[in-house]
Amino acid sequence: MSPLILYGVPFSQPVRAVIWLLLLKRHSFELVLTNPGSKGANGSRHPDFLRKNPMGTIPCIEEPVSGFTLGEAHAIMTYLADLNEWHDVYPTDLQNRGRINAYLHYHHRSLREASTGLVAPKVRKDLNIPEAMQAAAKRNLTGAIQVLENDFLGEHAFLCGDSLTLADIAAYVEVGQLQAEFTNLFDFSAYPKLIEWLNRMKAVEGHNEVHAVLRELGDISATAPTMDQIRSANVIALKVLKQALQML
Ligand SMILES: N[C@@H](CCC(=O)N[C@@H](CS)C(=O)NCC(=O)O)C(=O)O
Repeated sequence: MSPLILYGVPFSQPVRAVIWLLLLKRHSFELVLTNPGSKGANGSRHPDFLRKNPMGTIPCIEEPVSGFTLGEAHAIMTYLADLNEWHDVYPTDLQNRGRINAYLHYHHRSLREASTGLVAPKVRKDLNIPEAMQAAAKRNLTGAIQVLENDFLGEHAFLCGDSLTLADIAAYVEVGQLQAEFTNLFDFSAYPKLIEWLNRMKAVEGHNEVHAVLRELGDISATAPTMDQIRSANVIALKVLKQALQML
């Protein structure tokens, strides 16, 4: 049977979240490289892609048999978890689920700002993100990191309890990318619980394969990578993912 299609590139944070869930659950998929923001063939703003995901963003999934398509990483992850009964990462208990959903909504104007405030200004100079927007994003991010430290991780090993859920995957692809071993764009030393959680997340199956793209790119704190370096990191990451998929 044809596998699920996932449109995106490994360098995209929300795409990484979906890939990680699929690897963790050993659910086979085909990654179709789709360039974010491009109107060209294989671009997320091309009319063919917009028919699949009118929001024009990656990730997007497509079920080959039904033709059903869906955008938005969190909608995709909750859909796949429900469809495949992955109740360990997305429990059916309404209160547990409610807390996970609360994090997934909160995420967009909080930890997601790691990309807007810190990563994108380095890797997407073409976007000319205004200084004021970068500063606001950094404030939101720092506030959210404090909320994780004090509240989400205050008494639990993971964001929504004592086991991994979709909330952890969504959060890690943003905050995890900032660690010294990857982009090296944030000093976590004032957040001991967050550091413990980051280390816990590194032991989750699929972590290394999903983050191959960042390991390949390395520390970008002093020098911004070129588009060629990002492209080449994506290509190398794709090979790592293909190997991982063959093992499923
Ligand atoms: N809220 C969306 C955000 C997706 C998103 O921002 N994707 C970026 C790549 S990381 C993108 O496709 N940008 C292209 C564009 O906006 O034109 C999700 O979580 O899936």
